[in-house]
Amino acid sequence: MRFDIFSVFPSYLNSLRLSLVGKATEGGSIDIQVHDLRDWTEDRHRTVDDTPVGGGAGMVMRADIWGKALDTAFDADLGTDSPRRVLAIPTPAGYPLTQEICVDLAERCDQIVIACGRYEGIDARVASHYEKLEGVEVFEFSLGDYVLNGGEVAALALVEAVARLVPGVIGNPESLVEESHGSAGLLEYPSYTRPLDWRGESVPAILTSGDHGRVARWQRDEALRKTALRRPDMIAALEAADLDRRDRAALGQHGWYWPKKAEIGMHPFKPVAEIPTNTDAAGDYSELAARTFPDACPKGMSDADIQAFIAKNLSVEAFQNYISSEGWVLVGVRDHDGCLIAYSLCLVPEGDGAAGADEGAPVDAELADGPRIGPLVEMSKFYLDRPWRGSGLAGLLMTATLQELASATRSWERPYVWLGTNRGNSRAQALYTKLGFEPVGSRSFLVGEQNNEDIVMARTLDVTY
Ligand code: 6GU
Repeated sequence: MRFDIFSVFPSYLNSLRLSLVGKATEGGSIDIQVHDLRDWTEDRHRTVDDTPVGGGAGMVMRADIWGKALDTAFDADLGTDSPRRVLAIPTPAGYPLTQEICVDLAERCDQIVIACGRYEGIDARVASHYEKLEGVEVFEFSLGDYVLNGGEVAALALVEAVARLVPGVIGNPESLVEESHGSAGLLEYPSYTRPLDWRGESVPAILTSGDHGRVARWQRDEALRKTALRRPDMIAALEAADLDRRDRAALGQHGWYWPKKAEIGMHPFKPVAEIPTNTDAAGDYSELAARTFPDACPKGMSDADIQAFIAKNLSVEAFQNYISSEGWVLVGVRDHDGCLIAYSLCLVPEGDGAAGADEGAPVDAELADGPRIGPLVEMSKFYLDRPWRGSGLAGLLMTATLQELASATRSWERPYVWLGTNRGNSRAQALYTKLGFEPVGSRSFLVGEQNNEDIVMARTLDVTY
């Protein structure tokens, strides 16, 4: 791989003689030629720039000088039949430089010519002229969203990023596999070395456990956590079908979810919780509620009974009432298209919580941390749409619901929320247990003709699980 770098500050590039890149030059796997652009000027002042045509601030570098200089590089014989040459022009207005592009350049390029501009940049005809040249590709690139005084630092960055990927330059190609912006699409996990204790900080114990499986999992969790925090754009680009159960749990902690069965081309996203205040949303809620309600009904319940319940309690009018009247707390979760995918509905009794237990609250047993005083909130509905069951989204809906209930019961002494779940629905009971509920009793109720048995579960309103 040959690099030709043109600059008005050629000594800026002396550092390329150092380190790995310098060694690779000596070893012959890469060849770096640095040129002084002023060598192609003809006037006494060695002028490379002029004022911008059409006005404006600063100076623009002349196409004629650049043309003479760059022609010499593109005329160079590389010893191959049809060499692939790239003219790389650093500019804050360029395409973002990525690892993927560097890999491509390292694998497929014979020569990279870098034209370092200064001032307000290079006359635009330089790029368009060389674009038309057979066997030359023009790549205007940027290092990031900030402005440097000239392209030299960017040239150093490009050479270093590409050269280390040229076969024979790096001693241990394995180290290229796990790094940030590698094939996993994640930032790299943190690494540690001895001493194991330093200024009161110790290396995470799991890394010294010798359990390679657990170490690998910890490293992946850390990579996911770091990436979710620093580069949400990289999480949004992950292929959901490639992520496993543990990835799902790790990303759920940071608000990223996807349906249980991820189709190809699906990506994690951040569902948004809402407290609807406009009754226009009632239609969305009624539709989701009617669709999901039958899934949680006991086996023996008749279709007619189910339909009667839906018509009475889950109609558009019913949800208009839940949205507009005090006492009901309705929480929804929408996907990236604004589609409602989960909801909960709670009934908060009136009063300040100082009075005795509310009428009809079936919690008779004591909770693990002692007897409760004051009224209780009933969680009447808690439903995820089918594709979302087992996705972890219940955690998001529960957190949003408990937060809203906590603010609705701020004056209460020890607010609790309870819910009834069908005795046969062990899946639901396992889920509520995971979400901090414990069984506290049971209740019987009639649906139509049929008597039903519910397990009653409860939990406090501190959102600390
Ligand atoms: Cl490639 N050039 C200049 N001048 N400024 C930059 C840049 C490049 N990338 C970010 N800022």
